[in-house]
Amino acid sequence: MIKLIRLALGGLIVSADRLTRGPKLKRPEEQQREVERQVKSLALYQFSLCPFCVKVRRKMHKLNLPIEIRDAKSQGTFRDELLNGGGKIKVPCLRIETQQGARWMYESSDINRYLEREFG
Ligand SMILES: N[C@@H](CCC(=O)N[C@@H](CS)C(=O)NCC(=O)O)C(=O)O
Repeated sequence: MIKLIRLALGGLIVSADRLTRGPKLKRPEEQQREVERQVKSLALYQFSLCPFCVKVRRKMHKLNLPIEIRDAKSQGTFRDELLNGGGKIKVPCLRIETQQGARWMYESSDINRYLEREFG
């Protein structure tokens, strides 16, 4: 029952998000290409119906960031990567590839702050 309510609420939040997203940030073409190059080092581990993930996806939309989305809900490679790399199954989690290795950022507010700081 609780699972059903969560599913319904998740669906509602996703639909509301789609209806109220607003426009994407428009950058000059060259600048957008550079942003697209930079976001290749990022990946968002998420569940499609998780409200905290919607919050981050909204920020990605607003800032026009085509970050790769990796669904970690069901058993599989992405879930394993999240557990082994980040240390726990909790979403959203932003994987940031750096020259020193991967950094795993949990907490939707921290992720949004990071995206705003880097690309806003
Ligand atoms: N404070 C966290 C909350 C994240 C959270 O609770 N995520 C849930 C999904 S909505 C989760 O990953 N739960 C673990 C699980 O379902 O296995 C944030 O803002 O990112």
